Amino acid sequence: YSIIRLEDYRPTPYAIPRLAMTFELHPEKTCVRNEMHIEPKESAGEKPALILNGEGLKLLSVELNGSLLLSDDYHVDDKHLTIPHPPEQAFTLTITTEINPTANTRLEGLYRTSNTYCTQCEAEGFRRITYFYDRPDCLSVYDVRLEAPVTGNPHLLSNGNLIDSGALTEKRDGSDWHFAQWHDPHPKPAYLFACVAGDLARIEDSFTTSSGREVNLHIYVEHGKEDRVSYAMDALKRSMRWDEEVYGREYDLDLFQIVAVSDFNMGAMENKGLNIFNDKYVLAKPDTATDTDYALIEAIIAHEYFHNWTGNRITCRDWFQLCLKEGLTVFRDQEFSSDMRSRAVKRIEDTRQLRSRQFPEDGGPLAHPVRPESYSEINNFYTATVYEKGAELCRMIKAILGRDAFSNGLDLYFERHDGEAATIEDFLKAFEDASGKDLSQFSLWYSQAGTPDVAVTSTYNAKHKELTLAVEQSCPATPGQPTKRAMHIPVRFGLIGKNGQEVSFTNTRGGDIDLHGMEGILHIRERKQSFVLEGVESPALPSLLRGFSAPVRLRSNLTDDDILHLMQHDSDSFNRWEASQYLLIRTLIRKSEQDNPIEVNQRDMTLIEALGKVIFDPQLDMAFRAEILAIPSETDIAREIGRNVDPDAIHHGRETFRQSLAERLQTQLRKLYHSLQQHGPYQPDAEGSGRRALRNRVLDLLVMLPDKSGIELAQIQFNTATNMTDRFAALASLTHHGKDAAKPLLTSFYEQFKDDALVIDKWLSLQATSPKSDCLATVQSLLDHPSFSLNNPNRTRALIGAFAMSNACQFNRADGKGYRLVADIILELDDKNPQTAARLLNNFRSWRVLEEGRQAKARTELERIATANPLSKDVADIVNRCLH
Ligand code: HT7
Ligand code: ZN
Repeated sequence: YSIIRLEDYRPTPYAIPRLAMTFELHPEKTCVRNEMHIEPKESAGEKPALILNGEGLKLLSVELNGSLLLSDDYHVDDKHLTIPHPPEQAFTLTITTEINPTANTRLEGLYRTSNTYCTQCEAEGFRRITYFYDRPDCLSVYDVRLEAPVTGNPHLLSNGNLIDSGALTEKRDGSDWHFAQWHDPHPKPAYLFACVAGDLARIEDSFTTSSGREVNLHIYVEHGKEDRVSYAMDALKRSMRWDEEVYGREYDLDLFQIVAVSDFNMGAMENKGLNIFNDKYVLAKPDTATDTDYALIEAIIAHEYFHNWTGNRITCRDWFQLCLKEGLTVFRDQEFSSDMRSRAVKRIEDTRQLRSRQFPEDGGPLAHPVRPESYSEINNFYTATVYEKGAELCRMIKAILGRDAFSNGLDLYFERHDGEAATIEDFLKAFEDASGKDLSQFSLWYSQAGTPDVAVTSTYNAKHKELTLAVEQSCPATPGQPTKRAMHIPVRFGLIGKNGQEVSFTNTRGGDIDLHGMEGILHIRERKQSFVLEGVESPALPSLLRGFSAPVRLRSNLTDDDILHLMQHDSDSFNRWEASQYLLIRTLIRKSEQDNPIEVNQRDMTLIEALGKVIFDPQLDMAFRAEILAIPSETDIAREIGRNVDPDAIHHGRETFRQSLAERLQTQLRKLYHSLQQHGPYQPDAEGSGRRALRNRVLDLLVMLPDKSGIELAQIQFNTATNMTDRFAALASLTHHGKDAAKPLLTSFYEQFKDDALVIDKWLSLQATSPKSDCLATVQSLLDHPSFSLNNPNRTRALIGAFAMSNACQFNRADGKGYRLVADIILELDDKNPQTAARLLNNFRSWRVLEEGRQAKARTELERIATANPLSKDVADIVNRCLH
């Protein structure tokens, strides 16, 4: 497969400022007429060939300025339509193609989902609808006419504003047809095109922008699901208001539409004025959705809405710049959620996510820079690195510049590049110009892959009242990048004294430090550097990397006792959590290495007591206490061990520690559990979800008690719960730890919710993540269950994705049967839906950190996939990178 390189970027020789498309919708034979107005960009000289992208299309005709072209005048291969000698002046090219939406199982281009026509064009789906410049730097104004039978398609939707609609005068195939004509005034790249046609329920609302314009808001869902839309609609209105208030960005059309569909490759898509969503991220009501679902809906609705400015008004010049829209938009949605909920807890959740998804990517065979320099399949670059690490880079720019200069920089970026396809250089230049700061060293974060290591040695000199922080940075080699240059790393810090109070410092020397009251930011720029803090009156511990101010691995010379002190006293709650995680992971690693992890020594007891102090502190936010009680996952522990990993030992060590924790704190835990009972109706807000999270984490410990009292509590909670969060948490605790108690409850849960696919996904995932050895057989039998289908990405991710991603000990079974099962599914799925198959394959990326026996089993499966024929470009790309 060919490799596309950033350095080879060239602008197109032609512009397509406008096009008019007509869709005659038919389940198997949709006819697409695409009339493009095309202009040569350079006026002088011989005109180059016009080469348009197109894949899987049946070409019906090509007309130039209204006259049919003969087949000698153009040529077509499986990826392009080429006109070798186009006219020298602007011309109209009309291409008519036929496509089969029903046969489209890839879910790219135009496809059918539950009898609805729907499109997905990012990244390269538009070329499966018609021939075009299917690349983000070709911006065009779209006029779209949709024609379809009235029956089955009462709604005909596209981007922009509805201009006209009505009945077609003549019947077609004996049926009444109608049409809708849409105009989108904002020039956009093809990946933002969308259309939808089908019989859906419409929920309406409206929003008045800050300048007083009324925007109609329409959310379309399957009939019967209308009662699950109110939260998404509310989240949309809050997002619109927030973008005006925080970024000064107003919505720019008269209509904003969201369509929820049940077959979708990812979470959602930001098509201009017509977002299309995986229905999982729209539909919620208390008895079917959990608090996590609500929070995700809020975040994803916001994310797609925010793309209207960061992605749509300013788009990417090429796909290498993907982080320009995705990193920035993730940063914006994280900030939105922080403003809607607890900022500290959101930061903890995002850091947890970055470490569990992005760090392994950055440390394995799939590592790539936030702005990659080459790819063979762009769909494989919608990664945690581009999205989440990309967001961290925006956060670091804000830390380096300060709030006001960051805001001015973004304003300048919007002012300069509105209506354009921009690059990372354009983005950084706007911040440099607005702040006067030099970001050239910082820009290495976009081109160097790998997670930097930062080692800090802290020494206090009582005589001079100075605290010295000696810092060393390094970055491991990653594929294609054996050596790295020193980066600009902003490390936010404070000092905590022996009495638990913050300690101040008056002056600094030796390096660039910004001071903000009792806090500072170290600007690390050298490989080795010493920062001296002056006027430190008493010995103090540095609380480093507050708020996870840079995506690095931090090591320091602080002892476990020092870290325990920070866990108890740090004024920065993020770092209190960080200290607890550090100590927990060290303990869990030790447990995984012990022959008898059940023994509780003094160190364990000290940690358990310290955890208890936080968990039972009524002054602290409940969501924060729940985060402290979220014991690091088996994958977190494996990542820290880093080599020769034995997932069974990790599992055993972790379970025994959880049991010790439950036994030692059981009296208080029981009391806390009962005190957190819900009074009043369910609310998916920060307070309610924090309380439920804490209570359910407590329950998850209580079920470990040998006397079975916790299991009884879980059974009662399952039977009496008034919302899905509590019902599902009880079922999860029982399924994972409750021996046989879960079986009848899993059956009754299925009976109650069998007609609700999104709830059944939870039921599938739960069984696929059981650590018990019969899990593999369960997953195998669920593949044949009537509620499962490999044709639906949500079902596939719920069963196979959850097994591979969240069941460390069963996916990584020593007998290799976990790998074999997932590899079989990947091979079966590859032909139907290569994007989803490739995503499943990502779960093999850390295979080299395992102990030898498991490595050999994983390699066998990877090699079996690599040699399969045929193999999609998507899967071939990932498997080859995993093996090399
Ligand atoms: N910009 C979108 C990314 C995307 C996508 C979405 C749905 C299906 C396939 C897709 N490929 C790429 C979603 C987002 O980040 O907002
Ligand atoms: Zn996005």
